[in-house]
Amino acid sequence: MSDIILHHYDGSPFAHKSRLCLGLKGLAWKSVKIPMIMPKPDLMPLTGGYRRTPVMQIGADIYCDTTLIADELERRHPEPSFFASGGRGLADMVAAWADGTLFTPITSAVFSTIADKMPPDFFADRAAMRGAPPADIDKMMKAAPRLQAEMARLLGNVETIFDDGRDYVLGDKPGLADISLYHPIWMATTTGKRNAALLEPFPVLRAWMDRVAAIGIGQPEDMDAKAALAAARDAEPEPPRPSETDAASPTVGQTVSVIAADKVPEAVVGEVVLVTANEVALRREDKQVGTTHIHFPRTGYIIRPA
Ligand SMILES: N[C@@H](CCC(=O)N[C@@H](CS)C(=O)NCC(=O)O)C(=O)O
Repeated sequence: MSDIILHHYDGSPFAHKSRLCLGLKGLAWKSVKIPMIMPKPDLMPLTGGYRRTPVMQIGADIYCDTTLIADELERRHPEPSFFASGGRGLADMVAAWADGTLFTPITSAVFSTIADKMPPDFFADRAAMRGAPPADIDKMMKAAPRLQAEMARLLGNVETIFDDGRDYVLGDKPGLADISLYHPIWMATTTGKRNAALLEPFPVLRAWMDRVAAIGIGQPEDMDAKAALAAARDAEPEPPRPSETDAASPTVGQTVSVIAADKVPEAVVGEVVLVTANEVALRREDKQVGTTHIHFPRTGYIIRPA
């Protein structure tokens, strides 16, 4: 079987979510480091334009978005399950809340102390990604006390999950809900003493974080980006599983564009080769890597005829 390749960068919280997913499954994987900002010339031939971090590659199959990466890992490696405590429904709800409602204010709070140390093009890149004006760094740094208080308020609420003595978010076993809730908070631990200090008032939360960190990230081994391109070029995409279409889904054979619903404007265009309740995959031809199947979750993405 082809290697699991993760395209990512160290500081990315969403990448850390997928690294911990690989860790919970106890997997060995290849690690390709990608730039934090555009351009990403060794990623685009694989993804057809999807620029976000992380991306998982298995041969000529490309998996976009941490939700789908988790689904695919669960499908290929069911044990230990991401859903050993609680079901998928609750884990999805925790992830959606953590990836949005929690992630955005934590990002603001964390950047409010380190914005002046970020690479100069970082904020312009993120503004371009969202079609928004670049963040005002001075304003962000002046707002640090308010932003950090807001983060503390949210962390206080999160800590109450463990009031009944449970070890993990949905019960006594770690799972995707833990990993999803952990990754935005992890950002505070990797971005300087002032941010790490924000966790000090929350010992119960920190004890849970230690348990989640102990899951580890599996066994990564560095891989050159060009070797990942060659791996895609030398492989055929796996034969798609039988599709399960519904009234809201595209049909197999249709050419569609897939775009993230959260205003990131890049669209990936290709022919639908697989559609299920939670996934759509497109076939794309590329000069450098030949045929790839690019997989997306359906939730959170807009699929339109192209
Ligand atoms: N819904 C996506 C969000 C991923 C995301 O926003 N990742 C950030 C990095 S933490 C990103 O892509 N930033 C822009 C980039 O890396 O180019 C997922 O779950 O994978």
